[in-house]
Amino acid sequence: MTFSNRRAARPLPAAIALLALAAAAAPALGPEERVQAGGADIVVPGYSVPSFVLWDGDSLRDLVVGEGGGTTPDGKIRVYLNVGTEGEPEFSDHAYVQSEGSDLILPGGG
Ligand SMILES: [Ca+2]
Repeated sequence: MTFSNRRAARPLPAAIALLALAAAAAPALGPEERVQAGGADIVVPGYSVPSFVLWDGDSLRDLVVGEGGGTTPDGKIRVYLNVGTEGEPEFSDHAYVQSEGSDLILPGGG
């Protein structure tokens, strides 16, 4: 089977649409920086997977970070409330996600 170079050089309309969508959805990333809470760098034991979510319903995205793994076998989830603005977030010290009155513990071991 052979392919014509002429045909291969012309993308299909669906491919063009996907490329345009990918370009529009690509986030504009700035330089790497440490995130602080209460004036200190956030340091999480074990593995962490940060996410920004609307946690407390105030329309400011908060920082949610998992911790655990490695030498810390069980995991917990930290919530840092955004006490700044949406454009310039500032985070309070964290609280752990609760379940039935105590810290939610997620067993390790994947
Ligand atoms: Ca919030």
